[in-house]
Amino acid sequence: MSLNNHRKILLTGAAGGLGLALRQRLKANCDVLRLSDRVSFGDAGPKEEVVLADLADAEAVSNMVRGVDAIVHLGGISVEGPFAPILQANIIGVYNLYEAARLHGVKRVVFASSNHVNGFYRQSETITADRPARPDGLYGVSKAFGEDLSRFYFDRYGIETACVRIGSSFPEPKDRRMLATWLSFDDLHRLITACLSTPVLGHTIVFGMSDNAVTWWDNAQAKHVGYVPQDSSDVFRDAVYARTSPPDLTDPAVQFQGGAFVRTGPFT
Ligand code: NAI
Ligand code: 15L
Repeated sequence: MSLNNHRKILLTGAAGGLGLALRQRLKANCDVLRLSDRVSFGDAGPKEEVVLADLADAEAVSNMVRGVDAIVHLGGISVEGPFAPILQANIIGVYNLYEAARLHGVKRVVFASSNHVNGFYRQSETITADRPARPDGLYGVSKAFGEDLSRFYFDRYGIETACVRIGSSFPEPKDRRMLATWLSFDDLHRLITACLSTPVLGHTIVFGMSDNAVTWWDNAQAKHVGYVPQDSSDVFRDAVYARTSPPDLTDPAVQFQGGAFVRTGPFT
């Protein structure tokens, strides 16, 4: 499914791993795709515009957002690390984005949240999105902030947002944990398409995962989004088991959903 029901979509984080994966795919969802990042990534192609902006710069973000009718927000710090860059990109940056969306009348946002919002739930649990956040680091805390901020902008201003708690979106699952958390690039695009095109989105948290047999996440509360995954990590299971050691069940990275993030840092 790839519906074109938008005139102009803004894709932030366009120079990153997922931005590169979505660049061609998202052109099917709109007449013009505006691409943005803080680093240069080449010229605009057909049906594209390029607007560089640092998310921490409110004026640049306002210019980046002006004239679009939906936003797919992938930009920001994507791993655990020192607080200062996370503060600038993921906390001040997401505030700048929503203020710009409010000022310029943008009605719908897809926000790349992360499984690290719930990283301190155990791998032996299946959770729904309404369970309290249990971030596994400052990065996860910043994504929880983005989820709460977007809920405020929905309640106060009616800007609809899908917070997609992406699991692990890479070409293939890299380890045993990712057999549970994997989201193929095509399923990521299907999920974003569903979020952009469902008639009534509201404020929704949805786990970004493919149809993996082993999972820790239940998307029953997001059926109104209409996301139907078509890929599965199961086809990689034998190969991943063959090249990796059995898990050490005393290791926190094996006990908790966030994996190694639960023991990353501290950073100064
Ligand atoms: P990435 O690190 O490859 O790309 C992030 C992009 O954001 C980079 O191109 C970077 O230049 C840009 N960026 C960073 N700080 C910025 C700033 N201050 N202003 C403007 N741009 C800035 O990350 P990836 O893997 O492409 O992830 C995209 C989004 O999805 C991120 O928000 C990440 O947190 C989220 N996510 C990704 C997962 C995955 O498995 N790839 C899993 C969970 C969440
Ligand atoms: C994330 O949030 C990161 O952006 C990504 O690089 C992976 O580490 C992913 O989580 C994961 O948990 O596998």
